[in-house]
Amino acid sequence: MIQKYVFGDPIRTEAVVSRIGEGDSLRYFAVEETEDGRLIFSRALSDHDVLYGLGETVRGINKRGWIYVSDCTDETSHTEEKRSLYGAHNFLIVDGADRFGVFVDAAQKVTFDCGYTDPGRLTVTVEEGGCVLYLIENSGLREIVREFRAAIGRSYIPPKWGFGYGQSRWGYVKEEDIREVVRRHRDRGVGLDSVYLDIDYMERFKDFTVDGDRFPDFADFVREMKEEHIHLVPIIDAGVKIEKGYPVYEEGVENGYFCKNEDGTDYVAGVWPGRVHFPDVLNPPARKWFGRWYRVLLEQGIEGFWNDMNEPAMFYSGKHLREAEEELRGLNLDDMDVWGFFHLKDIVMGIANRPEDYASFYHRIDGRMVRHDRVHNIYGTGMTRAAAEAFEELSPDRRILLFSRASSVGMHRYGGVWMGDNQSWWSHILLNLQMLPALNMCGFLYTGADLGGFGSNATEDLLLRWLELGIFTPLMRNHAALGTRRQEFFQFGREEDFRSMIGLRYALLPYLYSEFMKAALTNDMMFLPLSFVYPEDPFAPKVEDQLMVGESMMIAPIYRQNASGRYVYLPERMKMYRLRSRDSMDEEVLEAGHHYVDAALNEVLIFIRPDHIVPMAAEGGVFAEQVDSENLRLLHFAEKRAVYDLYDDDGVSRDVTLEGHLRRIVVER
Ligand code: MIG
Repeated sequence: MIQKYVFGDPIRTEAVVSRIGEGDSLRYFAVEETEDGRLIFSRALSDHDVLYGLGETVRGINKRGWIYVSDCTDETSHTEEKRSLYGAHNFLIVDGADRFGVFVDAAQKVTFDCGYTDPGRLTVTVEEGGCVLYLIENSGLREIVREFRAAIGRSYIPPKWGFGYGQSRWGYVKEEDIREVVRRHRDRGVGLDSVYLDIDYMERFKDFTVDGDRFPDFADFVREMKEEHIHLVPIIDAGVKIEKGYPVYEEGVENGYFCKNEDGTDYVAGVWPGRVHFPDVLNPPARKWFGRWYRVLLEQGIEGFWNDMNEPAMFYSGKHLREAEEELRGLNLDDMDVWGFFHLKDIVMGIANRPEDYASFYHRIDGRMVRHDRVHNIYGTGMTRAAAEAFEELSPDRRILLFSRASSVGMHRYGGVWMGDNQSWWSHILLNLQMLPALNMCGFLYTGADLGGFGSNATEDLLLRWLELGIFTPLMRNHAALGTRRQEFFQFGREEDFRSMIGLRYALLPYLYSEFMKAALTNDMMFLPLSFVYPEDPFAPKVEDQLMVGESMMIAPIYRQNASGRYVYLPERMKMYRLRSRDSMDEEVLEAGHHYVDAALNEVLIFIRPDHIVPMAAEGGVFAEQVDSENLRLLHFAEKRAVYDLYDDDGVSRDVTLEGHLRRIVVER
């Protein structure tokens, strides 16, 4: 059962799409309204309560013991003391003597103090403006998620090629850079479906332009790549460059489609293009207008996009830059003591992503001017929605790949998310794993991290181990920052191992696509904590580094350098496969309980549940379309009779249902 409770007069976020009845008196939480208009919901936590959810956040699967702030932020260092990343995913499950889900539907900042201030209390604080609280009660954890997901609507479904391997790097600037990447993969028989275009493809970082020196005939280049079965995926940034004669700028100004200052003039911020205006994607006509601009690239053959900097990130604001200059002038540079120096540092470090700046510009919503901080967390959603709604018109028959950096619940209907600027750190493999089920709970099924890590320098073993998790994630993309060590597979020596590992992704594609689609079409999760599948198992909630992937299997990736094995917990008897490639593997049945299992650097472990099947494509395939899901090899643990319903479709149609797309596979012993 799901019920809602309205507090104040909140902004409509459109996160929830089904009609939900109002409950009479709020259960599970005490509510308090502060004098300055904030709402505080709180309850005691018992020692055994476990908290799940909150989507894209740092730390573990169990969210207890930290404070998380939904406040979409361009955070470049995902260390464990951080409270906010790019998403605002306000859904939490409390599992203990009481078991329920709570969704805080609000567009402004929300703080989840999950036992940080007081280990025995959960306190949720909603900034001024009101909210709608949804409480979900159901028989089990997975059922709570399903009921919540039904209320927020079906998750975004990408084209099937979006499940292929993607290579990206900030620093591929011209045609030849991309050709070379493609050639290296194709020559070596390493799977590849997409190459990403980062900001350098644009003319002076202007959205919807292509630099004519670097790409003399872009449409032709897109065609050339398609002949190789490669999809180019350009980045789109939120800020629109202020430049006379640039039509996106001119049209936006003319029609009043940009965010405003209090006095009605267009708000100025600084990002990659220099001075920009932000399109007011929360205002429907402006949203429609911005979305239609994607047409320019669609017409040149592009079928996928990633939306960046849409928190929106600000290097500086026009107004504050002047203030900072004044402050700097006021410093005594000739005789600077240490405090003066710290002050200088604070001035400079405080210029980007300033809370005061977010509270100083406005959107037009339902005819009213609404200050940005009141709706900050749905801005990225507005941008991605702009694109998705335009695609429905511009590409009615074919799915378009789309994922975003900033997001809130509701955006899951329009696109996926990538996990942002992680680092080439071993701990970020684990973080990648821990975010997956939490994102699934909030509707984000199409997701993945920058494999190999975005910032810092990758090593060969890190990339290989990371791929051993990445082969399971719907978005499987190797991406890195400008200036870091190059980390395409061909930069390293173990070519055979990389080919085999990426080949395994293509081999597993029939199962992974099937599980993704079933999860999307039934509002289910694809990645689950063990406790969601084994609710009676007292040890399952303690497992923070293994996941169930779909209905048949469990994964236990290695995320420590120089480890050649790991401890694994089996909630039941399972068959372990140690996979080196599609054709090289060994298998062993393990009893329920704790085990130490070996896995060399080129080996990935999967564990199949009793009477379950993981269908694999028997033959090769170096791009998704080439994977033959008719000719299967079955990895299975049939003790009596194992059944699997394999979902498949053409990979592009928008209209999809389970009916007519399932094929039953049976293995009898
Ligand atoms: O300020 O476009 O998260 O994936 O490579 C950095 C350059 C802007 C941030 C994205 C990252 C991308 C980078 N962008």
